Parts: sequence; structure tokens; C-alpha cells
Amino acid sequence: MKTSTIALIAGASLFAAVSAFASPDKGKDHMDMDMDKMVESHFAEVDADGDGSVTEAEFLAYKMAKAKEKFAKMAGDDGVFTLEEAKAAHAAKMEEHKEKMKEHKGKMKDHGEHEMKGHDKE
Ligand SMILES: [Ca+2]
Repeated sequence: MKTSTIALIAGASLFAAVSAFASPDKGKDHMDMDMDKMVESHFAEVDADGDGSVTEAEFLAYKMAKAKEKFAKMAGDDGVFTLEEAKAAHAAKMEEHKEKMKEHKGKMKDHGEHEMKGHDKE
């Protein structure tokens, strides 16, 4: 129970991070409505074996996979990233979030997929 609470909080804070890029008075009702769905699908993503609870191992594995993914994205071909690459990655992420929030509004009705899925691609 404790670990799944952590995951829910992680999901919620992730949502907060994403919604921070959204204008505060646009689509607010949508946001509230979609919150449960986002947390649920994020939770499902972390709950690797799908037993309805997230163990510390599952949580760490998830975080590790995300961190590796992020590292690979930032480092590119040479296997290391510089301060410049870190800055570029951050800037790209800000843009990506802006785009996603725009997209998100259009897709709101029928999308069951968590928007994190989009980060899995190269
Ligand atoms: Ca599990």
C-alpha cells in the first residue's frame, strides 16, 4: 500500500509538471476529469506485472528505465552528455510539453493512452 501510494504521488506530480505548462484557465475541467485516467495509466505502466500494486523493485525498475531512456536521448551517439546537450534536451522537453498540451486537448475525448507513451519513441 505504501509503495503504491508513492507511485500515485509520482503520477500526480508528473501530471502537475505537465500541467504547469498549460495555461491555468484553459481546459481546466478536462484536466480534472483526465487526472484519474492519467494516474491510472501511469500506475499500470509502473506496475510491471500488473498485480495492482507497485513494489519498490517495480518502481525503481520503472525509474531506471526512464532514466536510461533520458540519458540515451541526451547523450546521443557518443555515450556522454555535455552541459550543452543537457540544456538542449531541457529546451526540447519544454517544447515537447507545449506541443503535447495542444495535441492533448484535441484528443481528450477518445484517448485511453497515457501521453507518456509518446516518450518511448526515439
Ligand atoms: Ca506489481
